[in-house]
Amino acid sequence: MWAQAQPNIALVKYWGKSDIVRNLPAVGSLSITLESLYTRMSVELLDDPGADELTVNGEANAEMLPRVSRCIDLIAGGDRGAARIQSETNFPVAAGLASSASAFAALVLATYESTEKTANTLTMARIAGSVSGSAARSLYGGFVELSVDSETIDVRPIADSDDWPLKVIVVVTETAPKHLNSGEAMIRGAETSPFYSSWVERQPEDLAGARAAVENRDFEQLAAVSEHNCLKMHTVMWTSRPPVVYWNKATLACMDAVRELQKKSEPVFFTIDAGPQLKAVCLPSAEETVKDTLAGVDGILGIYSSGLGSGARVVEHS
Ligand code: 2P0
Repeated sequence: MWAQAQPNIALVKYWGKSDIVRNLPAVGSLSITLESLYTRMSVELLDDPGADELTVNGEANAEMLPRVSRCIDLIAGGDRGAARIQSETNFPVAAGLASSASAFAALVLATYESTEKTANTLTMARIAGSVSGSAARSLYGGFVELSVDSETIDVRPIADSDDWPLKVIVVVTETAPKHLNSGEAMIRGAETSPFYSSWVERQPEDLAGARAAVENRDFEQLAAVSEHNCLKMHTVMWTSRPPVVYWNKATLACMDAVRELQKKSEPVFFTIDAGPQLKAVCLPSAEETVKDTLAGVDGILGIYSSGLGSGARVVEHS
């Protein structure tokens, strides 16, 4: 049995934790779930206790194993048998393409399936989110909003992928794993960036703007809020001590290319996560132009195009 989940791209971003132990986000977020990139997970629980084993795309992976084991414990209990976990992705892991989001969303569903326990999607989202904040959103498809209070998160789809079939062009500018993981970078930002408190305070405004833009299918408004929110998050990163800079030359060249397209009235905007890859979000009418333009930017290593897709689900493994 395999569970599949797709990465999601936050348009209003999660950056900062209000509770590090429970991994509670300091801010709400709003994302779109992709269709074409995926992580598939299979979990087999043996009868006998012993060390868990994880393979990612066929190779043993010790680095992710502690978080994977902890996630399985949350569902199957700590006194379970050893787990054999297989993970497969069709895109590079740990390079700012939200691989932990799709991985932990798929892992939670795969673990429930293997234990034959049942839970509703929100319960699964909360478990996934306690291991990787962004993973909570990949349990759902389409446009997803995550809100947070002092105790827990709430996650809900606000529109289906078919309601507003945006396209996302993911431009890979580096394939090596990032130099600092998001969790550590967030904690550093909260402790040292002079702009962190205003980032947190202004987030409800951006969430309201993006939510309204989705409800009204207002692309210009979604573009304005998303780019602003992305640049604010990176401002917190850049003004952390020591600074956290994930962009490279090609990231900036891609931003320039998007700006040039916007000058020609192409319906497109960019967003960038904790990594150097740029994601261009556009209306379907602009997909080919955006893709062709970004494919011609110096220094890019790969390009993926995706529509919006569904949440985590059980799949046949081919
Ligand atoms: C997001 N990111 O909203 C933001 C934007 C990256 C930049 O959520 O520490 O791996 O495991 O809860 O989920 C990536 O962080 O962080 C992330 P943890 P996660 O998509």
